[in-house]
Amino acid sequence: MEAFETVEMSTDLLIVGGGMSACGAAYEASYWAKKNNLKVLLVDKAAMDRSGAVAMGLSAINTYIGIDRNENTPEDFVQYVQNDQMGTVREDLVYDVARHVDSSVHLFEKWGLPIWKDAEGNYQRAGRWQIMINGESYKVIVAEAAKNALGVDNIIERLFIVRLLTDANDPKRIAGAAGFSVRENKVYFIKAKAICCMCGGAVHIFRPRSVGEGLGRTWYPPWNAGSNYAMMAQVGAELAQMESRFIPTRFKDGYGPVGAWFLFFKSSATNAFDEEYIHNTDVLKPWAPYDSAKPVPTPLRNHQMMLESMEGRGPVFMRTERAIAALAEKYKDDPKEYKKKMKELESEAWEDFLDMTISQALLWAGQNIFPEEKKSEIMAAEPYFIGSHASHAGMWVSGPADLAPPEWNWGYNRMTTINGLFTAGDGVGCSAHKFSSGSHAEGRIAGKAAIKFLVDNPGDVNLDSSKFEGIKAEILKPLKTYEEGKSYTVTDDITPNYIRPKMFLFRLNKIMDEYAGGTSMWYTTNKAMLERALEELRMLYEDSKFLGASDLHELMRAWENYHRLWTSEAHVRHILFREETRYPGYYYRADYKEVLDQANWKVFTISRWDPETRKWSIRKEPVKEFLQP
Ligand code: SFD
Ligand code: AMP
Repeated sequence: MEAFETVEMSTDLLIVGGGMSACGAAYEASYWAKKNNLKVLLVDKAAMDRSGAVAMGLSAINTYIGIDRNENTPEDFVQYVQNDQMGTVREDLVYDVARHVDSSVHLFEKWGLPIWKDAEGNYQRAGRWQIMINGESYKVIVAEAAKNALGVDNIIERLFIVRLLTDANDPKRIAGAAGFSVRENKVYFIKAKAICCMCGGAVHIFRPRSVGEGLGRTWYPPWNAGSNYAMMAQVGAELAQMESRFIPTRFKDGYGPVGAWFLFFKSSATNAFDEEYIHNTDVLKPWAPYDSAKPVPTPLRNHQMMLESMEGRGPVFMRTERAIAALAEKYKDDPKEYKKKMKELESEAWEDFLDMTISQALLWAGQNIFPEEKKSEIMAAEPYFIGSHASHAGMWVSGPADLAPPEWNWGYNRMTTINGLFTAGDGVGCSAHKFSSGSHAEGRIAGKAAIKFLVDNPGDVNLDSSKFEGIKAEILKPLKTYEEGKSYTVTDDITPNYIRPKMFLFRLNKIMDEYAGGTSMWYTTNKAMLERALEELRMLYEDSKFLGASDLHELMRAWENYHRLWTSEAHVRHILFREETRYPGYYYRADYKEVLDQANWKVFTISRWDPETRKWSIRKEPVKEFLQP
């Protein structure tokens, strides 16, 4: 313990995280901070160049409205997102992203991101909202701009934040954060008058399909551990829509995305009997009016596909070979042109994965799959938590002053219910389909609002430094526990003296998978199962006191799993509270009738953990649809 230095720092704005939202926040906040003589500090648990979900790169930007080119309007986008999420998003937040997202994309291009162009020189559309990029270095490019804006002296990489701290005299006011370096023996206490907490989503809450030799291979990045939801909940900020888990349909085992195949290559997907699974529209009828939404909402598309497997008509295949053949068809009469086109399509097919999910390309190679010759299996993955894809879990935040109804605006855009605490991207609830570009834009919105908050509230905050030693001891406890217990066992992983993070993770995964509707249960649960989940999670909390870590890296793993535990509890509480299947294709409550209950559906579910009473409460908030035609 003595070997760990205590580092105390102070800043005006602290940005926690270095992903898409945080880079957006850093870029925008730096600009406004300079004008107002304020200090911005960014800390990331990894290295910004490759941290977060975009680490491997991306092959498409999924949110580009095309306002300047008269392609779509923000209203169109709101309608699309509202339909896709079956009527439960906040239109003020979605609209706000839509009106700003194109400018983030234009910045990416200016900073050097290659965006595909069509014959007229316009961005190459993959679908109505998506554009194609050469995105292997996407994150490096976006991080470089953020780093230039901040200046290297205002960035600390490889600093894992364990918890946020509120003001000593005001529990509703954010005042700082505590964490440790994953490379040096240092524990940090950072006083901050405002914080942008932008730590992405949560992976490995549920047991993944890839276990054993494939463990760690997930769709969303394995290092997004629910820090956003856990840390903000722990200081009493309200969570919203934590029942909205995300199940991505992916190329089986390598998790290669399907969007480009469906939209750009116009591929079909068929079951074991060569029938297109999306033709099974009868199964959507109970979910009216969303059964007739165009496009079919993502959860309902999943529902159609899951039924194929659940009812014995699997596996389901992406017909890559048919899609490529159809696209090359018109060149058939000219052998030279045909060969050229086939080569082009083949390289686009591989690039889609090489830009974004390299493991899928490796799997294709390993399984002798030539996409122009052979179909590939697709499968619904394990559940994840994110606020930026086709799901909308996150925090309940204040909306833009000009759009949000008064009760949804408490002064500062994207501020949580804790004063001075802002979030964006995967952290903002009720606002889906932001993706990489929208998360960056939302980060910029939040960063600017945080500086406005600082200008309006110049007073200092107070951290109770008498608590620092206790917090430091708590943060480092897993190292101590391991050190004291390790000599009493011959098997490092199995001992009554401590629980290693990996074992803790396995236990959490098992509880969530078996009781809270994971893949082994085909996403199905009920009241009694969820109550068992809560009971088991409670015992895991007790055992979290015995987490043991052999080095700094494992210390990070220990705290990541603690954050996962909090995220899990929030999710279980939300799906227990919702007395319905919401959303089919994401999870099923077997104890309620399979039907959309019109009278009770259109509400947001908002929960809060009270730091004083240490109890959870949940409430409903009616959805307001004011922007749709
Ligand atoms: O095809 C701490 N995403 C896609 N977006 C697109 O625009 N197009 C696509 O093609 C996309 N696809 C896709 C996507 C993601 C992945 C993994 C794949 C494919 C395989 C989604 C976007 O990536 C996503 O919307 C944004 O990245 C979300 O941004 P943000 O900022 O909310 O999260 P982040 O970028 O993951 O960053 C998180 C940061 O937090 C840090 N961090 N730092 C300190 N202390 C802690 N305790 C911390 N915990 C986390 C992380 O290091 C990171 O910097 S497709 O599938 O749709
Ligand atoms: P994915 O690769 O599944 O993450 O999808 C990338 C983008 O394409 C996202 O904007 C999805 O919502 C969209 N998308 C994927 N599949 C379909 C589909 N079958 N119909 C309409 N949109 C889709």
